[in-house]
Order: sequence, then C-alpha cells, then structure tokens
Amino acid sequence: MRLLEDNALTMRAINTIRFLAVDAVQKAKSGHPGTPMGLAPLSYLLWTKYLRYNPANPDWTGRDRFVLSCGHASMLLYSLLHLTGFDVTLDDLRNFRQWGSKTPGHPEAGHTPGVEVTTGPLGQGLGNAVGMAMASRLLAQRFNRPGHDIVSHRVVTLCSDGDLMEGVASEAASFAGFHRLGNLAVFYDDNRITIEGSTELAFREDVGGRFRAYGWNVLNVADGNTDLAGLTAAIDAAFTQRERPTLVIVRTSIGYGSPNKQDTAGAHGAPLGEAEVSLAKERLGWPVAPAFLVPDDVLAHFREALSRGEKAEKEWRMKFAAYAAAFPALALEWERRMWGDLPEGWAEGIPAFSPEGGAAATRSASGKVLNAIAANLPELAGGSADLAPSTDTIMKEAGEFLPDAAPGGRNVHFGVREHGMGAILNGMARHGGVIPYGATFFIFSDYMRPSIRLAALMGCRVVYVLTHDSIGVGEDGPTHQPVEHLASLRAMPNLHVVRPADANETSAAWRMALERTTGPTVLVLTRQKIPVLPPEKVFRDDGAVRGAYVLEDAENGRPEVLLLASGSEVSVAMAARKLLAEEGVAARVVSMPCMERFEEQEAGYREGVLPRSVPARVSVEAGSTYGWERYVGDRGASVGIDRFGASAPAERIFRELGITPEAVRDRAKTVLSTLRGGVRA
Ligand SMILES: Cc1ncc(C[n+]2csc(CCOP(=O)(O)OP(=O)(O)O)c2C)c(N)n1
Ligand SMILES: [Mg+2]
Repeated sequence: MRLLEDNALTMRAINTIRFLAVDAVQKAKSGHPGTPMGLAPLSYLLWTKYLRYNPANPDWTGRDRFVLSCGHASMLLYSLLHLTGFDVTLDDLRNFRQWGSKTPGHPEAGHTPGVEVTTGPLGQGLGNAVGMAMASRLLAQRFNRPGHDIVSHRVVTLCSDGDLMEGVASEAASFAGFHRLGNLAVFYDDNRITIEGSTELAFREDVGGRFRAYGWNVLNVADGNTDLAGLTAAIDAAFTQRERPTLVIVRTSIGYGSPNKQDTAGAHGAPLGEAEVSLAKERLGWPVAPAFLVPDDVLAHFREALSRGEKAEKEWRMKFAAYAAAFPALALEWERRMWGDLPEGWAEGIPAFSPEGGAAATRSASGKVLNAIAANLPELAGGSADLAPSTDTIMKEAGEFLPDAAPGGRNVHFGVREHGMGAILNGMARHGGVIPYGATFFIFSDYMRPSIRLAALMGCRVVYVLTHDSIGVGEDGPTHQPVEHLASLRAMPNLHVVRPADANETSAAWRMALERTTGPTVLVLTRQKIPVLPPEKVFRDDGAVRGAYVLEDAENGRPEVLLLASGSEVSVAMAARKLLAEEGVAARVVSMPCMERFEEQEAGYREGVLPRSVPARVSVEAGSTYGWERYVGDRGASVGIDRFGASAPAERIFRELGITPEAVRDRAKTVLSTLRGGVRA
C-alpha cells in the first residue's frame, strides 16, 4: 500500500503537522503543543486517506463531519486545514491566537473555514458529534431511497481524557449507544495525561468497558505514535462498522518527540520553549530552522485533498442529480432545508387563541402551536429530557426516533440527560437540514447551560422549550422553582429569552424562534393556566414580535406610571392597572416577552413604548429583579422574587411573596409619590 511505499514522505507529512503546531504555539507564546504532537499520525491518516471533504467548498452538504472535541488542540486542526488547502494560510498559522486572526485559541465554527463546531469546553464536542450523527440519520430516513443514498457521510471525532471524564460526554455516548449510531466514529487520545499530571490522579476507569456497556463497538490501538498499520486497521474497522458507534482507544504520547516533555503535563498547555522545540525537532529528524516549515513535496501531497475533494463532491452531485430526477420534490426539500430556509406557508396553521376559550397554560398553547408547525415543517425534530407530557412537546403525527423504527420519526426521547441533550441539539443544528428543539423544566436549564452558551456563541438555531417557569410550579417547592434563571439567561449574549404572557404571545414566540437564523431562543412557559389576551392586541403592529409593546394604555393615553411585565405577571399588571384606575391613577401596561428583541428595535419604537417623560415605572416578574433596572430606572421599582421559593399551593406562594395586583398597585403609588416629592401614599 502507498503508505509503506512513501514511508519517508508520510513521516515528514506527520512531522509537518506536529511542528506547525509547535511553532505556532511557540510564536504565540501560548497554546497547546503536546496534543497535536501525539495525534498527528492518526489525524494524518484520517485527513489524507479517509475523510471526504472538499477544501474548496467546506460547506458541501455530503461531506464527512470532523469534530475536534479536545478543542485545546486547535493547532492540530488549523495545521490540517492549511495543509489540505482550506482558506487558512501559513500567515494565519503565524497569527495563531492573535486579535482578528482566523486561528483563535479554540476552534470557532463560522469563523474558520472547515471548523464544524466550536469546541473548548471539554465533552461538548463529543455531544455535538452525536447530534450530527443523529441529524444525519434523520436525513437519511427522510431522503434516502433504494439506489439513492444521498446521505451516507460519517461523523468523526477526536477526544481526550478530559472529554471522557466530563458527564456531558457520558450522557451523549449513552444516547448514541442506545440508538446504535453506526455513522459515528470517536477516536480517544488515551495519552493518560491531563493538566494536573497523570490520569492516575483521578481517572483510572476502564473506558472501553464503559463504552461497551453503552453498546459501542470498542477497538484499541496500542501504539498511536508509530504504528501506522495498526491505526489504519482500526480506522478501517471503525468505518466498516455500520451497526454501532465505534470508539477507538488510541494510546499516544502527549508531546511525542520532545525529549524532556513527552508524556508529561508540561507538554499540555504551554509552549515547549525555544530550546526544547529545537531538541524535539532534532529528535524527530526535522530541520530546526526555519519555523513553520512545509516542504514542497509534503504540501503537494496534502493538497491532493483538493482534487480528491473535488472528485468526491462531483460524484455526490451526480448522485444527487439522479436523485433529483427521480424525486424532484424531495430534492427541492433537501436543498431548501440545507439552506436553512423555511418553507412557503410554514406558519399558516399556527392558531390564534380567543380569550373566550378560557385560561390556558402557555405550555399547552405551545404544544398546540408546535403541532400546527410540525405539520408544515418536516425539518423540525426534537423532544424532551423525559418530560414530554409535562412540557407538551410531542409532535403527534411525527413518529418516534427510535433505533428500530422504520422509517423513523422526529420525536426524540432524550432520556433524563439535559446536558447531553443540549450538546446534541447543537450538533444537530450545526449539521444542517434539521431544526432541533429540546425541552425540560425551566429550572433544569442549569443542567444544559454550558451547551446553551455554545449554541449562542455558534449562532445555532435551537429552540429550547422550558416550562414550569416560576413559583407557579407550586407544591414541588424551591428545588423546582426557577428564580434567577431569567436574569441569568438574559445576561447571555446572542440568546433570545422569550417569556410569553399568554397563548397568543406563545404563537408569536415560536414564530420568532424559528425565523431567527442567527442564534438560539429560549421559550419560557407556564405550568399554570393564565388568561388569554385578545389576539388583536398581541398581534397589533407586530407588538409581541418586537419584544415589548403597549398592551393596554391609560384611558386618556397619558400614563402617569408604566407597568412592565412578562409572562404570567402580565395579567397581574393588568389587574393592578385596574386597581390604579379605581384610584384615579393612569397606568400603562407594557408586555415585555423578549428584552433582546426590544433592544433590537429602533429608538423611536422603544421611546413610544417606554417614553422618557414617564419615569414612574414598576416591573413585575415572578423571578429575580436583577436586570429590570435597565427599564424601570433608578426612580422606578421592581416587584419580583429575590429569594428562593417555597413548597405550597401556587396561589399561596404568589400571595406570600407579594406577586399580586395589590402589591404592584402599592409600589406604583409609592414610586409616584416619591417622584412628586410628596408623602407616601
Ligand atoms: C469543561 C472544561 N473544563 C476544564 C477545561 C480546562 N482544560 C483544558 S484541557 C484540560 C484537560 C487536559 O487533559 P486532556 O483532556 O487529557 O487533554 P490532553 O492534555 O491530553 O490533550 C482541562 C481541564 C476545559 N477546557 N473544559
Ligand atoms: Mg490527556
């Protein structure tokens, strides 16, 4: 085989990967040189002999997906991207970790061509890979036809000790094993070193045994530093396996070749140092100078990826053309979904709710909206972390995603694995062709917050359906009652937090979430029934969609006080408005389902809703008051909950904690009288 014939070239190609990483880290004076040194042989084989990708078109939808879960080894990926001909230059490598460079400290999706997902927080990448493998299966089930397997790509991941210590990876791996995701291959860099030293300090488990118990196919490579034949055999075996996901445990040496740092934590997260760089190059027979050396023949060898990729993509396109001729409607759907466009008329079935229909929990309204949308949006796929009945997130006509189900449905049972679900949703979104949603109780958003953050950072269209949104949960008590969650999620950049005030705002919220292509949206929904607002008020001038709007103005149109609220407290504010009117105080109610949306509106609109001339403002929300200062100002007040909740019937807790129309009325009067310099009301 070619590998053996060109042994010298192969070894130099591998060393090129190694020393580009070493030199870039040295130049940046920061980064992680040791892991690329250990993983160079494996990644060389994957990127030159196995993976299907086209450096000239990184977004080709038929490509294999490669995830570097141990994102700290970013220079490994950047070296490969440069060498194989992606739009990452040698200068980009020289600018590793510098302001504005294409080569940030950890890989960032959407920033560097060829980077599939943003990795760095350990464990997440593996979860993303599981999500990608799942998206790929969903697409295969929808689109593949006998003789036309347009979906046949693989998902390949490299991960480290840290990745496999993290719980999120365990959750995702358990899920992947259950679903027998045979299109997934994970390579574990078993170098037995983490930051604090040997894994003997904290991680002595039988990883292979664990994955076997999850239902994975487990292979071992005893010497990933030099045994290219062994690596090749393992990759071959992993890639012919179609029944189960495969874990290949590859024994490597961190800092391979560095005389003083190999197999030590010293090779993990700091430059080797000039002297040690030279020693390592000498040890591996590499010229000490110049730095960033890429021999011409090595480059030419790697750049064969361009013609190989072009050919692979062309072949796929031919296949797709034949498919399009046989199944034109499906082919159109494929292209639309891969672009991320919503179909014409997708929102037509979304119901408007009438107040006469009686009060409704926003979670129930959400269930109705979801089902209306699901009928027209085949790319919508998702489910819950074992709370589908409570979160109302079953798409009734969409079938179930199960290992043995054919043709396979779109309702996913994530099991009680919120964090794994979060990472999987991100992988699904980054894969493309599906729009994922995931549901749980709002309180447990904490259990997937790291993944929500990555969704926001990557700009993934993910919809989180988070119900039981306040002390309205009632008897389950403070462990189940979110308090600080709205404030803390609102603090996250690029996340839209929508807390609809009723069933109609819930329709608007789903619309906003699905139309938003630049990032994730959290829908925060009630367990308890709340009044339905007149649809003509909610939808007037796109009020709800703008994030905040005047729901009910003062009778005379000249409010003395503004009452701001979200979710279930909008009806509290409405009642308070009435109480104030009885006392001759003119109040306006502003429903504010989404602060982030409101901030996006032009100044004139915002001024129209919250006129500067009215400094008397009171917010009411059954959660932490933190953050409402932005809107009530230092002369306003906030009615909220700055303590943990309690176990009791919901109404009693609302009353005890002062989330009532009377409390809002009283605060409004106090604010007004203080502003007027008068005595307290
Ligand atoms: C969730 C999370 N916790 C902590 C870190 C900081 N960190 C980066 S690498 C690492 C461990 C390094 O060991 P390993 O994963 O085996 O990688 P190796 O050094 O072998 O490449 C840690 C704790 C992180 N990136 N993500
Ligand atoms: Mg390690």
